This record gives sequence, C-alpha cells and structure tokens, in this order.
Amino acid sequence: MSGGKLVDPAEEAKHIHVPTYDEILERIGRRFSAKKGKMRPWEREIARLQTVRDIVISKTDFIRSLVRLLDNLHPFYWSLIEVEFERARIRKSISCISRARKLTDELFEKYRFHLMAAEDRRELERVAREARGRILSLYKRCSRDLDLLRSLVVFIQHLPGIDPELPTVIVAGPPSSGKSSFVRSVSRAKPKVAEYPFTTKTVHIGHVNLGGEDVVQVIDTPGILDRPVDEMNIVERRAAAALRHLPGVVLFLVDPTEKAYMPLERQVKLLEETVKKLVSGKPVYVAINKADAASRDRLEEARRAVESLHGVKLAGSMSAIERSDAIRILRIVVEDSGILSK
Ligand SMILES: Nc1nc2c(ncn2[C@@H]2O[C@H](COP(=O)(O)OP(=O)(O)OP(=O)(O)O)[C@@H](O)[C@H]2O)c(=O)[nH]1
Ligand SMILES: [Mg+2]
Repeated sequence: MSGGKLVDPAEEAKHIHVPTYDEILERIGRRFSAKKGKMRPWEREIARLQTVRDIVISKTDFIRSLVRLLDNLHPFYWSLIEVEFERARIRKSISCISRARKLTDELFEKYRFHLMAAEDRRELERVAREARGRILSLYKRCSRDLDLLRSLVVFIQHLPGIDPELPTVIVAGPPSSGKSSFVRSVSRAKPKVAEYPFTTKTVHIGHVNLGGEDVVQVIDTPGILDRPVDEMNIVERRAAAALRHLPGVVLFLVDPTEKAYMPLERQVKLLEETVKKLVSGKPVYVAINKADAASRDRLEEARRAVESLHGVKLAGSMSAIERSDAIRILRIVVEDSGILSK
C-alpha cells in the first residue's frame, strides 16, 4: 500500500461495490431455494455448497480491484484518507477478506470429500450444514471489515480529482483570509464563501486557463491555525495533507484587516512555523488580500512583516473578490515560479 502514479481514484471507486454481510447472506438465501433437477442427494449437497462458495467469492471479488486501487494511490490521497481512517485498520480489514476467500476454497475442497463419503442422509445433511456454517462464519467474522471497506470506498468516490501532473497552486492561509474567494475569482470552481471562519471543510479544485494550452490547477484548502500538525483538527489536517503532499507552489493569503480571524503576528507565525515546515521546500508566495478593505497603514505593516521573512516571496497585494486582480496575482506566481514550463 505505497503511493504510486496517478489514477483517478474517485472514478475507479465508482465501479467497486462492497457488500454487507447481510447482503451476502441474502443472496445465498435466494439462490439456495432454486431447484436442482434430478440429482443424487450427495450431488445436490455438493452443488449447493458450490453455489455458496461461488457467491461468497464473487461478492468479495471487489477486494482485488480495491487493493489495486490502494496500491496505486498518490500519497496526497493517502494522506486525505488517513485523516479519516487508520491505515493499519484498512490493512487488517483487507486481510480478513483475503483470508476468508482463501479458506473458503480450502473448506470447499475438504467438505466435498466429506459429502461424498457421508454414510446416510442424516449424516449428509449434518455435514452439509456444518460446511455452509463454517464458510459463512468466515465472512460473518469480517462483517465490520466489510462495513469499514464500504465506507472507505464511498470516501474514495468523493475524493477531489486532482491531477498531480498539472502545474498546481495550493492556496492556503488562516481562516477567512479569502482563499475560496480567490479560487472562485480565478476559476470556474465555486467553493462556498462566507463571513464566518472554517467555511471550507475540505480541498476543492479549480482550473484556470491562462491562454493557449496553459492550464493551472488551483487548490482551495480549509483555513489553518498556528499550531503543530498533530494538534490540528480533522478539517485543518486536510489542508495540511495538500500542503505536504501535492507537488506545486503555495500561495499564502494574509488578511491585513482589523476584522482578521487572527492578528498579523499570528498569521506570520503560521506562515513561518507551520506552513514552511509542512511544505518542505516548495516555493511559498504570499499575497496580502482585502486591499480594498484595509487601511494604508495596515497594508504597509503586513507588507513589511512578509518582506522580513526568509524563504517566502511577496507576490503583492490584491482584492481576491476582483477577478482581474486575483488573476494578476496568479500570473505573478505562475511566471515567477516557472511552473508552466516544468
Ligand atoms: N473586502 C473584501 N472582502 C473579502 C475579500 N476576499 C474575501 N473577502 C471576504 O472575506 C470573507 C471570507 O472569505 P472566504 O473566501 O470564504 O475566506 P476563506 O479563506 O476561504 O475562509 P475559510 O474557508 O473559512 O478558511 C467573506 O466574507 C469574503 O467576502 C477581499 O478581497 N475584499
Ligand atoms: Mg474557504
């Protein structure tokens, strides 16, 4: 289960169906009542057992595509999954199913002989019941694993379709600094914008055509606070996953207004101590947003604070709600970093 090349996991996961244990049982129940022509009693019992075997195997065949999908998952997607699911738990659930499938065939072979050798009708029925019971209990034992894998697949079906091969600008920053407004302005994506903090709960993608074949992917992320990653909540950790694992450059938005969710010093601390550590070497650009709503003094103060930092570049100030202004800043970031030509 290590990260690999790009697949569109959401698309692939749409073809994967994970049944519940009850669904498997119900399916067996339906097939079981089917009449089996003229057969000798032991032949009929073997045929019935074969039906049970075929149903449990085909119902759990999803495990092969799921394992393939997980093996090829980009580390960014893994980190989003790990915000919600424990990797060890996923592995355990996969083993439960794989083991059950393996043992099913072993039991089937073993009981086929027992059924053939049964001495009378009563023994035949007893052995047949025992064989069915043992096969089914293998899956009953995995019922919580089936439930977990089922939620995992549904989760994967809703992962954002990011293309790690496209030039990417990850828009990050404190809550309410205008990240979603920026992504709305530059792309056709329409992430929700609101006055209150923590509006954005997960990662959203927009595409921007900068002319010709120049397409840039802009990623809207949830707001983050100035604290270490292991103290972050689930929503912040989704932003951290993007900052840490997606290739690209970062555009950090500062809110210089009096109403900012956190004071300027904390925004700078967030940039210096949290973001720079997370991105480990990716270029970080800063734009001072809400230029229309901040006083000249505050804008100047924010500019000086950003310029005094090492390892980040000031792209300028802007009003993210103005499309042309947001595009101007995006162009500065794209051109200066050269991501289009990479
Ligand atoms: N005046 C002004 N307001 C802005 C600007 N950009 C964003 N806002 C406002 O700031 C508030 C927060 O904007 P969002 O785009 O939702 O901010 P966000 O950073 O995505 O917020 P979270 O997702 O909660 O972290 C909204 O009321 C926006 O209208 C700007 O350039 N000027
Ligand atoms: Mg937002």
